[in-house]
Amino acid sequence: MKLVVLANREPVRRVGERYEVALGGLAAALYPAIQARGGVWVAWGPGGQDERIELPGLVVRRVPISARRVAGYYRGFANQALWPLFHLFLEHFRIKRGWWRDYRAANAAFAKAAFQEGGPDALYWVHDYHLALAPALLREAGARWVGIFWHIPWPPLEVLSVLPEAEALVRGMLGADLVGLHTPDYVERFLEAARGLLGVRVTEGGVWFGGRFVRVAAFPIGVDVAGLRDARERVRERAAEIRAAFPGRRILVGADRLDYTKGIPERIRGYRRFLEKYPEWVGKVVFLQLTAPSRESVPAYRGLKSRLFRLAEATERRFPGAFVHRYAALSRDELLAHFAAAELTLVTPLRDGMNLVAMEYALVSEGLPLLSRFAGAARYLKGAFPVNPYDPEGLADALAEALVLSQAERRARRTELLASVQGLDVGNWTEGFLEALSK
Ligand code: GDG
Repeated sequence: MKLVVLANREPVRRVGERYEVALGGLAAALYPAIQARGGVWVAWGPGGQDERIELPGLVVRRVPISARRVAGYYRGFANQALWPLFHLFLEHFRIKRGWWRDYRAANAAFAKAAFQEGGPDALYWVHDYHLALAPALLREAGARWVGIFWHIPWPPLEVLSVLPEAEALVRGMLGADLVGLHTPDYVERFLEAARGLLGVRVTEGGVWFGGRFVRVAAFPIGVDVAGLRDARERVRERAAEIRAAFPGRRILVGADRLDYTKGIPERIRGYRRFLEKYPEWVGKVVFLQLTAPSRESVPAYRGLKSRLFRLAEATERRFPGAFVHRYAALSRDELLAHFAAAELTLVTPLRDGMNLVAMEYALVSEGLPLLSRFAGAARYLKGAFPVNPYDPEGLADALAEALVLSQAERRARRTELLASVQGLDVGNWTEGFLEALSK
């Protein structure tokens, strides 16, 4: 069956006159499945440019959305209403007249383009919070197989109800045959929302809606296990260079997109508390925080960026040589080399649908992650040190504990960690979702 993926971002980049597949993030996960089935990726594209790009094994269909509409659909409704609300950041939640209209229109444009590509019998796989309404729109157009995967957390009904369009949003998603989320907790809350907002009958594993059974289940995403294992060798030399740049210091690393959900300032505060409380470590450790620029056109991110820079500079001054902040989009291998160079990683989101960094780190390095209890991944990754990022004291103590681990305990934790990460291979995730959808 032909596969049609709907996702906000396109999986290609332009190189001179040509396009190539850009195998980052979701694209890497889905490319093999698309190639195997022959398929189309429908994404938002800059208007006035090529609307259909044919690459080996993949067609990219671009949905032109005007700059004005992008402001409402993407920067507005998706990133200033849904993103903060679903991550429980009510203080960043905004609603503006017109955003919902733009969101609906963008979803309609996606669904229309996708149906033109796939017709009634394709397998439609919709991704994420940008496109919650697309499943119902595809169904109305005549699509028979529709799935949606929700990459971010699902909040409790009380929080979801803050969104004036909550009911319409859930109704849109229930146009699918299969709704996937990362954890059983999110699944339960989604079912609670369907029952609470639409009064539908919820049974084991799904809901009855409009005479159809919609299956709702947890599909925890993972990483490219074999690819990351191979990367170890490739980045070995660069990792040694990074280590050599900090002689006599044990290296800790943190890496995220700039986002208030990722708990970067909280992590730095925990690290500062660690150096104050355990001064014997001053001069013996360095913490490298790698932050990739993201969503800089959204006001909350600009505010976060300046707060983060101030805190980072103050930390570099207060503890010379113990902290480095790099604000840049690193190449994949440069990022992985930093992982390989470090003996611990601090993954401290205040809320995160899943979080892939701890898994990537586990496969590329020999070390262990400190992992926030509020990341979906915490439910799956054994062997990590669970931490509460809101509590600098607890973070400081966990770091102190992790740095003096015995060889035996380190080995035992690594074994558990690797077993859990290997169980979360992204290839299995993709095939598992598609198999459930085509049943
Ligand atoms: C959403 C959900 C869920 C980071 N800095 C650089 C860079 N990265 C890479 C990491 C990782 C990816 O970006 C980030 O993935 P996450 O999972 O941590 O977070 P989100 O982007 O928020 O993704 C999340 C995910 O969807 C999948 O469902 O896990 O919860 O929020 O791969 O390594 N990559 C490069 N340079 C950097 O500087 N190349």
